[in-house]
Amino acid sequence: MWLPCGCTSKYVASSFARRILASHLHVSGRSRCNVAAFMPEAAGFEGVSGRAALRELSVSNSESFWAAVARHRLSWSIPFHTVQDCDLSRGKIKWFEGGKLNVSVNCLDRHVHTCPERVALIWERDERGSEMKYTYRELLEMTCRVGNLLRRHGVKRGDCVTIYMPTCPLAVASMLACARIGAAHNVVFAGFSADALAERIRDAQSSTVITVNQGVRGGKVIELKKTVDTAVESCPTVKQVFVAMRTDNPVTMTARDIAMEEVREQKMLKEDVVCEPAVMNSEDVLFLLYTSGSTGKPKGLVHTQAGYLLYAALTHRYVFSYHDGDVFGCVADIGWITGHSYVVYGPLANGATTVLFESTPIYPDPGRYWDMVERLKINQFYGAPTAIRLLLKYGDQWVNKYDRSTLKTLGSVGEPINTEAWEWYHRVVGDGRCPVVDTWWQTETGGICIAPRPSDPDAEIVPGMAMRPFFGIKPVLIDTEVSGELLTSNNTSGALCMAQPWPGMARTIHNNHQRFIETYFQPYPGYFFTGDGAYRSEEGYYQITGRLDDVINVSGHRIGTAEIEDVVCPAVAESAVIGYTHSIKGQGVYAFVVLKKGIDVKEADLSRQLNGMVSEKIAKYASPDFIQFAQRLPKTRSGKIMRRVLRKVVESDLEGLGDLSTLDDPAAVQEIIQGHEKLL
Ligand code: 6R9
Repeated sequence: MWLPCGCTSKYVASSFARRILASHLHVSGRSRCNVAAFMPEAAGFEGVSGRAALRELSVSNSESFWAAVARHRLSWSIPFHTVQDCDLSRGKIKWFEGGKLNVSVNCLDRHVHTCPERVALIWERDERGSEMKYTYRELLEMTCRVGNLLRRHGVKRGDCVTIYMPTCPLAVASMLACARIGAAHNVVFAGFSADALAERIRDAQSSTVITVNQGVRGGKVIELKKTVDTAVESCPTVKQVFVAMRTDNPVTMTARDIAMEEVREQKMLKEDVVCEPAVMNSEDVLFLLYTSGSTGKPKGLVHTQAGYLLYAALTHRYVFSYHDGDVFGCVADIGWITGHSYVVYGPLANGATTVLFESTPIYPDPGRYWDMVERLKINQFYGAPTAIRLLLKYGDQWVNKYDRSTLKTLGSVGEPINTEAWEWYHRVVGDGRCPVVDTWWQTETGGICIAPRPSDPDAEIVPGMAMRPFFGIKPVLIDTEVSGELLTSNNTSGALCMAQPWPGMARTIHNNHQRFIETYFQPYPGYFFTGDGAYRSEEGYYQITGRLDDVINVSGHRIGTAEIEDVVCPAVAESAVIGYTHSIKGQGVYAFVVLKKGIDVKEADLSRQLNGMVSEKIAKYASPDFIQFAQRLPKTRSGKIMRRVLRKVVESDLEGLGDLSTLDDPAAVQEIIQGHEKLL
């Protein structure tokens, strides 16, 4: 058991863990470094000569490594008997079987035992300067109250509760309350439209939804309850909707709505403050989280209890050099995996003070983040390149106004960070003294897999490179042309895959294990395929080169081009959506559409209509920046749209159009080029 506040535990480096380790490890007699001082979880690895050797060992002897870490870092009701049982070729991933635990106990109760008055959450509300703090004791009480409320209304172990809320304490308490009573949660980003929400509720078969009357973001009121009302119209499974109050404005309540009364200041519910935690198996579902793929509908990735929590906690501790007492400021929304792992589960498992950021980087002005850093005394700041690029354009004065001396580490996530943004983040925001950790990972991986400083706090950092695999992670590059050929040399690029399982990886796609296997394990048998390409430098460092599939990344949000095409499809004969380089968003959406024959409509009107359809069916950020009308799209003779050609046209790289010999009608390309030039 790992305890904050400097307390030691009788379980630390138990003789059992030592025995296991000793029997597996080759103990080097060379210069001994105090590995245990750096990583107490690895106390049994004492003989290992240095951090690099410890990392090597975490891969070559991953079972021993993860067994030791899991015993040390998590509180178990019943210890596990099997460290892992995985077969990547079948998409079978199981960790810590036999073990029983409760995630909310790990995130709350054990800290309440030792330091109840430590601040768990600082809610940086949209209204600047009105932050609210919640101690571990208060968060546990709130979680228990919500847990009791849910139980009283029939939510059972194994049910799935959909949470459609802004980033706020009650949302965190709702997630943890689900974990407490053994229900799975399905958090849906509160920027998603009613249709997108409905699709996720239906797929998850949720009968319970939790929301707020209204959200507030960037000074604007967002009608979240109304969106839920519209969504549940097409969700016959939904029996009850819990409604908390974020603003003072009443909303219309229907027969299925239940007011979370007296949730004033998101603190006071009528329920009892004690809620018996369910004893969960390591591999029971903790949550579903929907994300976009290259084809079909969004997929509900499934994460389970012990492995996910362990991985989130360990990466949070070591990638960011988090230390007891630090204030951790991850500005992601809880609706994304970054919010799950580095706003909620990782920090809380480590007993950290974690910030819930409800606003936007430029509200009420572009100094918002740095004002918050000064006010809340943030030690680690974790954000997205898209926001950094935006703020960079407003100039240094918005940063320099505020005291950022508390900052120790700066993190970046969600998309590649270009050199200019990296430099600015490092030089201006971090005053040239804070390491910038560019962290690569995915909804599927549960936590950070590649980052500059997983182990050595003094290691060299190269701008714009995620660089080094985390403990227990074994990345490989595979030739995309000759399927399955492993690229063993350095200074090479290929499909980024993982050669062995780790505890944080997703276990399946909800209700569709076949799709899970086909997407991640069949492209390169024996490996987990990430969907990303990467370059491995001469020194062996990894740099992510971007998606290899039809997924684009708009302001750090993943979206499948096929999802957008599906939405515009009824209004047009044909469409092809691609991503293009955008100076702030990273990628923007560019749609080519072919009108239905005989339809007389002004292009500007149809553009507006199509944009509206995408906002309504998916979310605003997915709406195209450019819509180019065309007579036809370039296709192969077998009828496949040549997206490669469209991408080159949009990037104005006509030299790079490449081999057009498989085109059905080369004249189509000329038309597309002319249309593109007209649009600019
Ligand atoms: C955590 C998260 C995952 C996709 C991923 C990749 C891109 C994430 C990145 C990065 C370059 C980084 N991505 N981090 N690309 N450098 N540091 O963002 O999860 O929403 O599932 O997106 O984002 O393409 O495959 P998710």
